[in-house]
Amino acid sequence: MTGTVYKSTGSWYWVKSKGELYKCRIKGKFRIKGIKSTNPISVGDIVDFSLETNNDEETGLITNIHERKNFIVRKSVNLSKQTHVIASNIDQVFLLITIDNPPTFTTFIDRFLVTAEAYSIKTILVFNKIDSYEIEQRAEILYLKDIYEAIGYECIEVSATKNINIDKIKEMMTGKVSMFAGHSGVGKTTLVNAIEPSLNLKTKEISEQHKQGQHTTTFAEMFDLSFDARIIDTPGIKGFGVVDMDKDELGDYFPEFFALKQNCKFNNCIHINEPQCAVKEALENEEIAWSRYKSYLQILEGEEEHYRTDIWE
Ligand SMILES: Nc1nc2c(ncn2[C@@H]2O[C@H](COP(=O)(O)OP(=O)(O)O)[C@@H](O)[C@H]2O)c(=O)[nH]1
Ligand SMILES: [Mg+2]
Ligand SMILES: [Zn+2]
Repeated sequence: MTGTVYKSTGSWYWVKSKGELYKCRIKGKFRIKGIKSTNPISVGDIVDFSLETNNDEETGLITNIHERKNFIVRKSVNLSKQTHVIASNIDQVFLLITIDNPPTFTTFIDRFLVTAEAYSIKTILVFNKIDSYEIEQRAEILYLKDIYEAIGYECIEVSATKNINIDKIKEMMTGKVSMFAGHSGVGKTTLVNAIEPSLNLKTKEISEQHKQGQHTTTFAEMFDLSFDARIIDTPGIKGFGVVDMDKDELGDYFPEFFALKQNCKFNNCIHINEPQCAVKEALENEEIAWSRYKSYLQILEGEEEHYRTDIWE
């Protein structure tokens, strides 16, 4: 049988196949080439399994994992060299952005986008709380939309509390596996509950109470929605993961830089002081946004730590 992993609590995996959930375990030691992770299988994985009967209980035995389209990791809590796969096979992430309460800065957006590009995960920019903005903040949204749409990122304005464009978000989610990200307070929980009131995702209050207890581990979980859409919730998991990249690789994750790279004189151009740099020329001609270039420099010049983004919530 073949199914999708919806939840994992360490030794057991809940796998959904044709609408049924099966409690499965792994056979022996499972290794995936290229990944040193503490968990061999994650939420979102597509697996093959066979059924067995143990003490009257019918459980599954996972025998194979299908190749992942993408996956996100975080550093393992205990073993610094090892990573923990949070989720895999994610179709899209909705990055929630608010201009105020809280402010979301372009450096944050760009760091997020770089990481998502590195993980091959499509990002949609969602400007939330549009019901609450004055003219200046609306102008800021239009300005940002211009920048990001020109690069190729889809943008949408919504209000989770006033139910504006929620139907459009649902349309975009149909048939796909989605995640929601953004600063604390931008309205992720509110939006997800507006999309699917019956889901009743754990609110921040509950997960924070959780944290006050002993060292508790939270796990990602996949949920089926009522309109042929699935979401992966990662309560209490912070940290997009570890992206280690070389200096001349960073520009490849800025799509508008990458598109121009072939026109730079040097093929290993990092677009700073090199002569005949197509990116710098485009910047002077205002074809590339200064805010994007500023973010690029910041990430490039940052310490190694800065390559690690902590942005999922
Ligand atoms: N005015 C307005 N407030 C919102 C909107 N969406 C969320 N909020 C408020 O923003 C606060 C934080 O929302 P929450 O969903 O907890 O954010 P999260 O931390 O991203 O999950 C709450 O007080 C919400 O009522 C919106 O579209 N408009
Ligand atoms: Mg929340
Ligand atoms: Zn260049």
